[in-house]
Amino acid sequence: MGLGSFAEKLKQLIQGSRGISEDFFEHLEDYLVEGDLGAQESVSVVEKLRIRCKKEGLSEAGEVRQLLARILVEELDPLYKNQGPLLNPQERGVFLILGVNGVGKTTSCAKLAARYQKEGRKVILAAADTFRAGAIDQLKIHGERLHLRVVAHQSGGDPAAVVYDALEAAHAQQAELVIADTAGRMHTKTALVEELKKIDRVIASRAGDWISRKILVLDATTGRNALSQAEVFHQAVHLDGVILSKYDSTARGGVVFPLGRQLSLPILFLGEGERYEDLRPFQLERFVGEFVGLA
Ligand SMILES: Nc1nc2c(ncn2[C@@H]2O[C@H](COP(=O)(O)OP(=O)(O)OP(=O)(O)O)[C@@H](O)[C@H]2O)c(=O)[nH]1
Ligand SMILES: [Mg+2]
Repeated sequence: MGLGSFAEKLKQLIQGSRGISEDFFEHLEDYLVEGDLGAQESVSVVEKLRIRCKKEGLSEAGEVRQLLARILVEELDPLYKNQGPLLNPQERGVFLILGVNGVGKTTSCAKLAARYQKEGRKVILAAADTFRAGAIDQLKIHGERLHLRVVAHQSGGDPAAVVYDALEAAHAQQAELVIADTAGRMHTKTALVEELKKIDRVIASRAGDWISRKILVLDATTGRNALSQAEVFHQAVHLDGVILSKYDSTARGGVVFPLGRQLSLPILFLGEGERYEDLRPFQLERFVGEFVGLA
């Protein structure tokens, strides 16, 4: 965690405060806002902290960190404790990987594929980014490295048709998981909605009893902007969860709280680098510990 992270600011605030004053709480609230929690959430968290500090008789600034961590965990606990696995052992599924340009969709597809393959699942990749030149080859390279079948059409083709063919191939070859890479696009909302809905219809018609998951990739370095991206995609197709990529290259991550509190969107994995194994299943306590600087 670099300087300017919430954890770093909290550390300095604690070091510079003798007791817990109103000034302390106000600074803390500002830092939470700057840490991408949003105003409403920050006010509410600090209010809970004020009450609990009083109730538990805390007077040292240093004691606040643990309590803050407990409160932050409690904020998201209802969402995360009901979170089952993306795919149960006996289930077969199709994951649609979504997001704006350059967030790490293709990399995340490959990481997920490697992860499920390691669990012994037969995985097929679908090159449904037919939009960007080079996207299909990029996925094919991952397929070669991981020894996975990649279903692809020509560049410029219909992404829904690619997903259709990938599902056909999966049925024919007794594969258990299709992971579909999609094209990154900015908030060109109508095109996005239409294209995703079409892919969705194809999945609904061809997947049978397969589990369909729509996973949004968000770049952790974009901070609060990630929340508006999530809103657009969630509205377009109901999302199941988020991969927060590039978590290794940022001091940020506070957007996890509004994603959970406002959109009920859980983080499924944290992307922690460019290697296949750099995909860490999200654990709430550990994440909060890192956020406040306990870890
Ligand atoms: N450090 C770090 N880099 C990552 C991570 N995930 C992806 N990247 C890098 O981010 C860049 C973009 O990744 P891609 O997977 O191509 O992103 P994309 O969303 O598919 O991009 P488009 O298809 O162009 O929209 C690449 O250089 C990746 O290596 C991560 O978790 N950590
Ligand atoms: Mg891509």
